[in-house]
Amino acid sequence: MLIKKPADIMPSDITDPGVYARRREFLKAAAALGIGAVASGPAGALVKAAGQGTPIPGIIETRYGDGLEPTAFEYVTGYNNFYEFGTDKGDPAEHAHTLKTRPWHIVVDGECEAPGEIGIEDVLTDFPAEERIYRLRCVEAWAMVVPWVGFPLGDLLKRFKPTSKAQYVVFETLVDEEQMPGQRRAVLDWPYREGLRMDEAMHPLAILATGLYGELLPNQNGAPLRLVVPWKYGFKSIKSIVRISFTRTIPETTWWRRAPGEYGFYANVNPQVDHPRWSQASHRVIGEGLFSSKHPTLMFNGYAEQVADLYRGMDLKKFF
Ligand SMILES: Nc1nc2c(c(=O)[nH]1)N[C@H]1C(S)=C(S)[C@@H](COP(=O)(O)O)O[C@H]1N2
Ligand SMILES: [Mo]
Repeated sequence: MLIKKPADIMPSDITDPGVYARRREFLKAAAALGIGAVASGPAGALVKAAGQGTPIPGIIETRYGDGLEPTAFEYVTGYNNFYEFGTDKGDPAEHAHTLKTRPWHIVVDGECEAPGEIGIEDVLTDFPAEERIYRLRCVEAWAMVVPWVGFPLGDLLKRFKPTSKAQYVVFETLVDEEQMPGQRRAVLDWPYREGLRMDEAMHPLAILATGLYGELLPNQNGAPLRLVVPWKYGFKSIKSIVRISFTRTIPETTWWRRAPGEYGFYANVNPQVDHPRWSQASHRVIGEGLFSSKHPTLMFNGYAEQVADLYRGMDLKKFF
């Protein structure tokens, strides 16, 4: 059997500990799932899960992602990063059942005329659910193609009437050691915090996801509400959001503050700017198998036509 070196099989993790532990875990997962398994769902028609979760009624099909082959449900929901439940890729699926997603409220405050809060049930009834198939890119050179169910972030933000002073929008995840036992360890500065510039946040490709594969989000994927920004590295797509704040100044986001030389505030997918510890020029698509070839990484993860204008005139090597 052809054995590749571990670094080829599993690119470095975002914090880089224990390549061997991850290789073991990945081989275990691959064995359990069948190496090379890919979903058979046709792109362009509503992609449905196995039917164990709660279906979201009345989903509007969009053409976002036509032609992309969705990654198998088992990988999308079994191979995750969610440090509130542990740092291994299998931890969230195993441990996130302790998160209680009802009732759930999201506070919206800061530079806006109508600060307040919104409950998740109102989010689900007030904002029409659309299916959009996006690649979600992790910084460590892997990607998945996920049939998200969500709606444009801007639709929710507008309701709270951001003022002209709002330059950025910041998101925070729940802090609760009982529900999120990974927070007992100071692996990150809790709460997990992420942010976007206002114009990025208002772009129609930036969505708040309430589900995937036609069903409400599994906890490990950031239930009940998470961000998806398909042209950026995965760490920008913050999970289980409880607070959204409009700010005048650039926010102190988790990974950028933790390692500013490695993770930028913008974190746009960019094959020309390598992470200091690994190349970003190509990536693997999870689920295609250990021995599949890598894909060349595309500028803005393939969404350049839609988002490049946001960054006109900016030096993307400096603002990475
Ligand atoms: N609150 C919170 N959000 C998070 C993370 C996290 O650890 N905590 N991990 C991020 C990273 S590094 C990635 S790659 C994506 C993974 O999303 P997925 O598990 O749904 O694929 O979630 C992001 N959002
Ligand atoms: Mo990530």
